[in-house]
Amino acid sequence: MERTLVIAKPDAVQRGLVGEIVSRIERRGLKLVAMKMLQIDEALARRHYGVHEGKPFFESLVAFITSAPVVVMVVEGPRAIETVRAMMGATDPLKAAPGTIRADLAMDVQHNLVHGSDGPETAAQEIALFFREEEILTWTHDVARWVLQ
Ligand code: D4T
Repeated sequence: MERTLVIAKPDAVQRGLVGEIVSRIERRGLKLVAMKMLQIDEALARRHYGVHEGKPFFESLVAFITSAPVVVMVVEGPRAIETVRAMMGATDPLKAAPGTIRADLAMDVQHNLVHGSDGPETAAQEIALFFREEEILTWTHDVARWVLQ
């Protein structure tokens, strides 16, 4: 089963949209296996967004992601990474497909509400940045047989 890291970003917390994001993930049929609220500090932000270091938007991205609390979660399911990416929509909400979180609820490329890992390797790295292995629960999703073959 695949795992992905999802972050409800500072704008989601400030706008009261954490519930909406979590609800969409749950309603899709994905399984939450870890979740917590924290305020990302600068060091963690620089590690999480390390791949963007040097890009023109990097410093402002670090300032934004550390500006208020976030809710981070580990989401599990078959093809969870791709499924969450599809639910989020394109980075720029204007280019995101209708019905996605960003198209429905966001306006701006930075204030785009949600992060989701973009591949299996990044997912493993990002999950390890935010969670210890024992914080990630193994539980039976009883409804799964009504969602998946
Ligand atoms: P994340 O990483 O938050 O899931 O977003 P994406 O995977 O959709 O987008 P990304 O890695 O290209 O960008 C990371 C993060 O930087 C912000 N950003 C991006 C920004 O503030 N200005 C920009 O011009 C770009 C391209 C938004 C997401």
